[in-house]
Amino acid sequence: MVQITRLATTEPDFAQRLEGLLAWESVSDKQVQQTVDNIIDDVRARGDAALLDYTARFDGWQPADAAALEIPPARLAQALSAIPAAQREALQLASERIRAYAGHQALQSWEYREADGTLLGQKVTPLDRVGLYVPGGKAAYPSSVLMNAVPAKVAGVPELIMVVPTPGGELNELVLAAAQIAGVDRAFAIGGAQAVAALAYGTDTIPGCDKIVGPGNIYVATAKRAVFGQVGIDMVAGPSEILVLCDGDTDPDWIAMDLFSQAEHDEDAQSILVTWDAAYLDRVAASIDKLLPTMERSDLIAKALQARGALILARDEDDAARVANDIAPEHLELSVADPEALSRKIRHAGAIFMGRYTAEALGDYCAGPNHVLPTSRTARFSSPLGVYDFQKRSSLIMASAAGAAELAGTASVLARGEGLTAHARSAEYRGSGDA
Ligand code: HSO
Ligand code: ZN
Repeated sequence: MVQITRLATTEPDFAQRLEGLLAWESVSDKQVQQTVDNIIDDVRARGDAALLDYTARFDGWQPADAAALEIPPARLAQALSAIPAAQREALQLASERIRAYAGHQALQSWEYREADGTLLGQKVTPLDRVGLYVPGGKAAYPSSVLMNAVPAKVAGVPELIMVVPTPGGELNELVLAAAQIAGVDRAFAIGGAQAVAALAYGTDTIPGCDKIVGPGNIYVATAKRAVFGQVGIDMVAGPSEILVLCDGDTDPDWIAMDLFSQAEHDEDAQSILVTWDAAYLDRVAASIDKLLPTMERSDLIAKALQARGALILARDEDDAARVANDIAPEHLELSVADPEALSRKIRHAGAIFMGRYTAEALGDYCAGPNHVLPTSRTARFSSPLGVYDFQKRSSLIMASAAGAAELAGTASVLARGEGLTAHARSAEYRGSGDA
């Protein structure tokens, strides 16, 4: 029997107990920070030589030279043709759906003209070069390669550089195949903080990038934080989360499995059910106990459910929606008869899965929307990874002679108020007639 925290929103200490369960901070370890800083400094100072040393030390293989760090493009194509057809087709279908969805997200340039002929606008440009970090080992998800790479390509990023650690020199075929499908331009067999440093600052072999995206372990996350400012980063993601709101009429086995689906990612993952049908909590708890022993990752799931899971009884649907907005979960399932009505009450969630048929797992792989989502309540202020994260904006201003004359007066007054007379006179020149 798994011991999962039970709460009711009517309990006087509900808010406090919920806060306790939600609290999660990536342990910002001083030691890790120091190690990462040293690695970054070393890669900046010694470039490829440092990369070769760290790859031998941490990944356990000795590249012949720096050029051997590159995974040749033909190797990606070969991986794609060598994997089983069913996997190839699934990756292809998923990538097409992710691409179609991303196509709706692209920001468009715009401009407008004022009566005096002055033109104002905003020009959208893709980033020149983006680095994609892909973790190695058990956290290597080909689906995440698609989710990160496809929107970058849809944005029009001309150079997408993937790095992936290859412990023992062993390459992950599915990751390579996904990279090929998504249109990754170059790939390198490096990982850890050293790979992040190389992408941020460049070496003779690794091209320096403008932004680094993709998940990674504590060293990678710490390195991304450290190079932020020199380059852009996507986000520093926390463990996976799922919150299910259910009216009590969905097969409890389905809901138990949805809770398992995120719990199986990580022992820190968070799976929570909120319902306003008291008997339903017992039915889902029974399904959990029945199904857990059938799971390959039952230990991991049990740990996650016990540490940070919860079964919550709300007063009614409105009360449940309030809890959801307060939690601002990464994934929110609305397993109810009228999910559209309920969705109108939701303000904070990374992705909203509507209706009894919409398992969150469909979104993790192939529904179309991105699975890189704000975690740890950051959905209050941030959004899913998308095409817009690979685009930037420039403002456009083209003053006509009449427009400049008009603006010069205002600019001059404000500039003199700030004591900036060069600004004032620069504006005044334009206001006084011919160029
Ligand atoms: N649920 C994860 C993404 C993922 N799931 C990858 C399966 N593979 C993001 O929270
Ligand atoms: Zn998942």
